[in-house]
Amino acid sequence: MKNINLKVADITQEDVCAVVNAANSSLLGGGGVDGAIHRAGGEQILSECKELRASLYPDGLPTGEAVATTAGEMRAKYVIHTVGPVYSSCKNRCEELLANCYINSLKTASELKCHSISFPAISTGIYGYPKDEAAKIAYNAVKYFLDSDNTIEVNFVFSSQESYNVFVDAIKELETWE
Ligand code: AR6
Repeated sequence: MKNINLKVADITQEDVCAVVNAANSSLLGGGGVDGAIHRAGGEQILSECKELRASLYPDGLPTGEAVATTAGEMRAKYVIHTVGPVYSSCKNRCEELLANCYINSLKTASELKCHSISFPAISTGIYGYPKDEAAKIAYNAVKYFLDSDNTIEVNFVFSSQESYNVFVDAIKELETWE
């Protein structure tokens, strides 16, 4: 599929305009991708997140929404923080909320005039979303967005070959991979 790439890599090393952070609503850091991004980017990211909490999001960033900071010492220009659904508690809104993460991150990237973005597999780690289900939702959401704005190159970045394979197998069920 044009404009979509898949790879096994460390998302903190991506040379793109924006990397997406699988954050939590506090925006104050955590484990997984979130911890890795804050470690790689340095204190600048946390300080901007604290400002966002003090101004726009006193109650935290709602699930499915996205907000940008700069990327500190990483190669990327921006970090787009989004909060995926917790699989054990998202009930009948899981799919909608996970799709919103991708769509709202892409909208934010577009507003920042970014032409490249790298996503982790949001919610599939600590938040427990089954990887195959999450893959289909992620892929469909990105394709939907690219149908109306194809100026962004989208990378799906996986931390293991196993996650990559699950994603590829899941989207093969949606269409023939080119
Ligand atoms: N690069 C690419 N992918 C990674 C990396 C990396 N450096 N590290 C982990 N992954 P997770 P979530 C994969 O847990 O499920 C945090 O504490 C990982 O294998 O980072 O949305 C936040 O603060 C998994 O497949 O995000 C929240 O509290 C995927 O990235 C909570 O975790 C996402 O795993 C969010 O949980």
